[in-house]
Amino acid sequence: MALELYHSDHSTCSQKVRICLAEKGLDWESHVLHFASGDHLTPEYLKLNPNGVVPTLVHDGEPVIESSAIVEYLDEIHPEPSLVPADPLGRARLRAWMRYMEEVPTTAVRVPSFNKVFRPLRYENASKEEFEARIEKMPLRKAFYRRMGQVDGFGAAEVDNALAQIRQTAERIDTAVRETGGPWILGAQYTLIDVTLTPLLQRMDDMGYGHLWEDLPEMLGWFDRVRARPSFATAFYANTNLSEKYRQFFGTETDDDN
Ligand SMILES: N[C@@H](CCC(=O)N[C@@H](CS)C(=O)NCC(=O)O)C(=O)O
Repeated sequence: MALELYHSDHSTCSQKVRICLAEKGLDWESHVLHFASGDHLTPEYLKLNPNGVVPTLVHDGEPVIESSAIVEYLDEIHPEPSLVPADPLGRARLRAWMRYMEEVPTTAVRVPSFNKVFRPLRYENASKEEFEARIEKMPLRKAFYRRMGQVDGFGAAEVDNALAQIRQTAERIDTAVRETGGPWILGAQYTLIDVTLTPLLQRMDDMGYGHLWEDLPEMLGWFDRVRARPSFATAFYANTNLSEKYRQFFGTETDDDN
């Protein structure tokens, strides 16, 4: 089967899919998109993904969008090793976790990421007109960018709310691992929720927010275990962490946007 992935090195949603592909041991062709050049907003890419975001999987010429839909699709077309529980109750619990992961930590992580790196990197030196023109081209999240603003970034209330959401996520992982007996969130089986939460917590850790869960032993153990899996090293190749790629925002060297 021919699998192609349109993605970005440092995008958490792309990292979710790359971990899943690695867990499945699948080969795929890479198309890296550069946000700064607007590769994700070209007419050609919008035909594949009308939302103008990464990732997009193309399987034998058919595009599949939305990282959660992509990882579920990969599990269906390549069921071994299975990343989904075999029983209906386990699957219902997985789906509930996946909805939570999309609604809470996935959206929360964007707030500090844009404040610390993406706003200054992409928009600080743009004119007001360029900023507005870029927003106008975006099929999704116009309101998100306007709320962020070109100059100020998200305010303290929004940042505090995002950090509280990450803390809640870490507490839920901690509780889940304790109650199921672990070592994974749903118990003995490593599943798509372990896959998809990993890049979100990794992003927060990389940005210096690991203190949010430093008192949660089961969370810490889970995080060590997911990062020890070979799929993590495969998905997080060089320069996939913001602190490596955009060192200028972490008090060290500089690099280009991607
Ligand atoms: N719900 C989508 C969200 C995808 C998404 O937001 N991707 C981000 C990178 S993680 C993106 O492409 N952003 C483009 C931009 O900020 O202009 C999914 O899970 O695939």
